[in-house]
Amino acid sequence: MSQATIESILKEQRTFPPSPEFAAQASISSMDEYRQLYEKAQADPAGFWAELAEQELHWFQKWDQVLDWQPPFAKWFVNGKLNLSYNCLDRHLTTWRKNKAALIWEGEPGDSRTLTYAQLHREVCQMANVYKQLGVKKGDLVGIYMPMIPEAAIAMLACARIGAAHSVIFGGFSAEALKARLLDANAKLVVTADGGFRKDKIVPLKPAVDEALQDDGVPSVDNVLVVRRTEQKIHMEPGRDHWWHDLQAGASKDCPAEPMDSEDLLFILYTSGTTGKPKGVVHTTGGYNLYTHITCKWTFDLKDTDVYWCTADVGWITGHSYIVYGPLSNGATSLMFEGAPRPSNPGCLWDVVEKYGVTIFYTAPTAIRALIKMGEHLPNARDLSSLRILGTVGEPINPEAWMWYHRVIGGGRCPIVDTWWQTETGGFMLTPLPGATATKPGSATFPFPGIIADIVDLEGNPVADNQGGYLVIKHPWPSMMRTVYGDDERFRRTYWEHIAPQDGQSLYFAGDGARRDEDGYFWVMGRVDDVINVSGHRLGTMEVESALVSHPAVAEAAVVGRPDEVKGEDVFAFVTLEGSGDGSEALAEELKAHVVKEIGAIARPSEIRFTDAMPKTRSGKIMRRLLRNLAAGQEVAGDTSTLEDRSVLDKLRGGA
Ligand code: 7RM
Repeated sequence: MSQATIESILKEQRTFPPSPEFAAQASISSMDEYRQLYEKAQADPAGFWAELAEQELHWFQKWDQVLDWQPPFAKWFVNGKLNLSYNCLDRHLTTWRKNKAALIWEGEPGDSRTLTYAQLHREVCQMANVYKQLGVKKGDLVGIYMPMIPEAAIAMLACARIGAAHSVIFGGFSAEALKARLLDANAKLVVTADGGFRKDKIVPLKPAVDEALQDDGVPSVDNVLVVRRTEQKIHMEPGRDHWWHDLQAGASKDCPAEPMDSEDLLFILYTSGTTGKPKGVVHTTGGYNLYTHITCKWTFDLKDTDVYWCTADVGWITGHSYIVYGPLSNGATSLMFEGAPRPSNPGCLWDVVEKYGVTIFYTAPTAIRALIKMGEHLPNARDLSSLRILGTVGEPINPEAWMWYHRVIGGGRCPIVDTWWQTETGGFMLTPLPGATATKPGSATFPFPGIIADIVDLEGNPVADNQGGYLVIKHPWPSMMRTVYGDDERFRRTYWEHIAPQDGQSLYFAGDGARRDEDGYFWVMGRVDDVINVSGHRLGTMEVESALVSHPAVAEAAVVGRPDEVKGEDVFAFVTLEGSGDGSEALAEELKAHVVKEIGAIARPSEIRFTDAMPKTRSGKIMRRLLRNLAAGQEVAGDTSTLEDRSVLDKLRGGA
């Protein structure tokens, strides 16, 4: 965050209570009601979650223990049997929702499609049967590398149906990044498309899969299933690659949902951390189903008449939990959008709101800031009166963007739910409940019932009001990540050891700093580790550094986030070269392209500054704080006494 943003957040005093009309129709309609739920959950977490699990989900077999907690390893609904795809589909078919829209898809260029619950169920069953035909069994893993088309959701639900785990790899990742993830997850099958539409371009997905798999690069992969989308000419490897529509034609529409153990692996999703290799965050079936269901229901005050739209990509956790599983488990109508605002169609989001009468709209602060730049005339020229709730996620929202969202998009009448959570948490942790919570612009307000959150120092002691500290969670919750795939030690080290209370209690800490104000509101300030947040996407600085040093010209690289008005942060790289090279503009461009190839376009450095040496401490640690100041064009703040060679700093100040 920029200094200006921090200052404006610190000054923020305004509160926005829900209107009496909104509160009157909401399922949780007052702070008293919220407090009752919160206290009930706190007093008896097992009882609270068991009651919801029973009420809200279908179980083939009941659990015999709600929670088995061996810190930091949790098991929820032990020995319970259920199926997520059953809860998202089958159970709605015996109700009037059978013919309700489950997915509304608005594609590019001008394509659209609506799938009712019955239709979605049928396609999921068919794809599940195709998986079986291709030898995918319960416990196997399927890699999904797809554009934003209904088949992406179908591919996920089909996995859940037969008990195969999925790992969705965002379609913007490069062949290298795809390969690393497929290898780590030991994927048996890859589901992809001949291409995807991204703004006014076509993303070549299948060629990236070919590159990842060439020369038996991922030996575990036997088959590739390809959805026809863009009609691009692609290579189809005989015996390995199959067209989805060919196999679908012969596939049975009958595929009973496999009863899964509550703790069976549901999916792995890779996310960036502070060390080089992205970690596979593991989520399991029962707890994830329950928690995404109930957070979606209460936070968005879901009604059967809602048209709910989350603009995330299914390649991120937000797409998993709040485009696919949470809304469908509730029998809601979830809108999926392939497009994105761009100069050739800057008003497209508002066209979609108007076209479908969207009632709930959920997006990221970076998108809101980009929309502000495009101008108020665009939303003002559309009818947005169907909207009743707005949401944000991904990074702290600056109060100015919040106010614009509230006034221009929400017409001053829609509560804004600022939801703080992570890939690791599975679902919302801090969030307003729209009929109950008086919001403050920039604050994610209070913990969801059942979440015990606190702000502490490094020893785990709570800090005073308005004092910054580390945001921690003190009690396990159903959708918490279970481990890092294949690496329990890394799980323990990454999330459970940074904050070490004397009394030995286990606190979950995943890298954010926060403060709590005198009214008890939580204000998340952003990452306190070497993770940067570019347009709401997490990037480890180490990941980008590893990509840079893998280029033969680079000796050393240090990457920091630089505040950016729209993206939140952008990637700024300091590079020292092998030998005596000076660094040309052409080399800088080459290095940027190299990062895109190694990771993907989201990691592309916006600037590369060549330097003879990095500012280091006497023990050899790069002083990133100084680099962050330099990248932001600020005076170097704070103590520089540990700097080994002060002349390095003077040279860096001078620029390249
Ligand atoms: C859902 C998602 C997680 C990181 C998290 C924070 C930041 C997310 C908010 C937020 C302030 C928010 N998963 N973050 N939401 N910061 N207010 N409402 O984004 O794993 O990709 O990122 O994102 O730093 O640790 S994620």
